[in-house]
Amino acid sequence: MGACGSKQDASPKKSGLNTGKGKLQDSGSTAECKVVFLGDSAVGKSSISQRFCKNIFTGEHEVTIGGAYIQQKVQLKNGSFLKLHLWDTGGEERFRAMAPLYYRDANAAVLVYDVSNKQTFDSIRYWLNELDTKVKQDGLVLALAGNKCDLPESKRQVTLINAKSFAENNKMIFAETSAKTGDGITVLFQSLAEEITKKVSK
Ligand SMILES: Nc1nc2c(ncn2[C@@H]2O[C@H](COP(=O)(O)OP(=O)(O)O)[C@@H](O)[C@H]2O)c(=O)[nH]1
Ligand SMILES: [Mg+2]
Repeated sequence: MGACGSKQDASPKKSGLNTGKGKLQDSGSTAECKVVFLGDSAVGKSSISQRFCKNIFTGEHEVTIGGAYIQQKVQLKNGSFLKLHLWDTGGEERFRAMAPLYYRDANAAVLVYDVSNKQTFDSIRYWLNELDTKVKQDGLVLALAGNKCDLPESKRQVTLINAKSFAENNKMIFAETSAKTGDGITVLFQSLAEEITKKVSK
């Protein structure tokens, strides 16, 4: 596996992850953390993590069964690095029961919706509810990603302003993204990495 390899249904070495007590694991000089993706099927969760880690967009929708794991380093403003362990999940109904296994020891969750599909935005409330206890107990960092922002305005069902105020009300980092063009992706993970670092170093 390369610096940003991926494998299906595998977990990173336990020792390489945080302990679930809010501290980042420090392996040598690089701190590491776990980030989970949540959201309905086909909103672009897998495409976002592929764009971020490999800078590619295939345009295909392969149903992610269970979960896939991938990692990428982010350089922080202070010059140090944070390695993100990204857990891409399937959004299908039967996955929902399994979701707690994925976010149990996570430092952050990226909730993804599709700007051209209102229903996927409405589902964000469901995921926030699911995460409520975890957010309160462990200070989980939350981000909201409005994906497919490359689509023409005529297809848009969720306005930028609505999503932005929703994110503010729920203390979430927010970005509209396009896994297709790459828009917003770096910004999203950069803010996420800074916020995770800030939160755990408090
Ligand atoms: N136009 C556009 N299509 C996208 C974007 N991201 C994903 N897609 C398409 O949406 C479909 C579902 O993407 P996928 O990443 O498999 O969604 P997932 O089920 O949430 O992992 C695929 O056909 C992708 O090519 C995007 O930013 N823009
Ligand atoms: Mg997927």
